[in-house]
Amino acid sequence: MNLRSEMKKTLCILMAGGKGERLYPLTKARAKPSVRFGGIYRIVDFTLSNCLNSDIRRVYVLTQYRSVSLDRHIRLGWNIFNHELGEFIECIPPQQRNVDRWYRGTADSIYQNIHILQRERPERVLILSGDHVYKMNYNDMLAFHIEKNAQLTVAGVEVDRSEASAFGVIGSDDRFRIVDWEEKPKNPKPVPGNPDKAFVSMGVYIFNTDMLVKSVIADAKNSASSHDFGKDVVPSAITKSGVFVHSFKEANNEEGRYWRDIGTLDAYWQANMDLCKKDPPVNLYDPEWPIRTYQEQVPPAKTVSTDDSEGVLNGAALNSIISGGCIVSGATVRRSVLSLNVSVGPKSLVEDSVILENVKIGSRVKIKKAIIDQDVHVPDDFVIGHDPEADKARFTISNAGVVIVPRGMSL
Ligand code: ADQ
Repeated sequence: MNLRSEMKKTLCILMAGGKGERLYPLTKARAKPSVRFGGIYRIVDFTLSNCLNSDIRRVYVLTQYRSVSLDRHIRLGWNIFNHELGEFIECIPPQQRNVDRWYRGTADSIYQNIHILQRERPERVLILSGDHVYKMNYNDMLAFHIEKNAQLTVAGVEVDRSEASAFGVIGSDDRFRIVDWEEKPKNPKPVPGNPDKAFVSMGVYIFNTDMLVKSVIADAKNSASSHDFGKDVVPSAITKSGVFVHSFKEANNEEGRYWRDIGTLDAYWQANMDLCKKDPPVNLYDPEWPIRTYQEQVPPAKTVSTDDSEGVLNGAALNSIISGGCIVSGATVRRSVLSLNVSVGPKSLVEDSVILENVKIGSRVKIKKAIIDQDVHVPDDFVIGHDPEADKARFTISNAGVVIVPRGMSL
């Protein structure tokens, strides 16, 4: 099998049109895929880098809500292919060509763009989401799809059962046929032999084009449907033959199994914290699988020490990601991610936090377990994350107790 030529016959559609409500207030002014992650990246960069590293050269990104920053990011950072050769990464806003409404769900977003499939006539369509952090070579999944002679292949991964209610939970037979599917069940079924784990859909699908077209047309006609892949299209597809699951676990190392849906504030915070670990589960420094982004020109990061008569370590960042343009001056930063152009002033202490771009932190500030969105000035002596009652009165607090300071808030 010549995978390269098979991949050329595959069109990629990246769905990025969700409201991202569970990530509010980070998604108040921007689409979830364009939320900053890991200092310099945007969440969508991970999926687009997977495409690039998997030799995928035809990608449509379906946008919808608050798409200006996402659109701009893709135009500036991902306009890297040669249109003359039929290669592109291109954003498509809703065009209301065949109907007069916004996308009602993920399946409807494909239905409303069905003319693309009719025009380009790819053999298969790889459908991706713009809000996951993982490294995956889609060629492995494509090889599996072809080998199984599948109509539809869904990528699946094991997660902690306690988290599985947020996903489509898959049951398969010993030939990897999907025989059971429950979308976001209250009580997810465990994987056989391990009561603590469940096997869930990653929201990554390869459809043969005929099957996809028929499925979304039938779904559009069904007035009882919510027009969603996980809730409607896949459960109805598994009643037919040719629907398989490709196990991401089969990728050969730990990193190959790391997959996070950045759906909630806690998941967002935790995945950022994962990057600060000594051996992070996603290696950003791997030349074999570069993660690409667009970033503005900024000066290098700098640390400045100041005299401290008490001998306290200052002007230091430990187990942290510090992006360009940052200045840590006489302060201490621990287990934190600082995005572009963040400054931290003398005797301040920032711990277990995600600080987005253009945040100015004054002197003697204490911040712990917080997400501070962009364009915030934290004044001298301010304290965040140390007094739950005071924080609750002013800020959003996540289920796991992360304090979120929204964009531009005046403190
Ligand atoms: P969810 O995570 O609930 O479940 P959702 O976040 O709604 O899926 O959407 C997935 C992708 O589609 C996102 O990138 C989102 O931006 C986009 N999207 C959502 N609504 C859209 C719309 N109306 N128009 C265009 N794009 C839209 C899904 C599956 C589960 C699976 C998880 C894995 O339903 O079965 O387990 O993804 O994360």
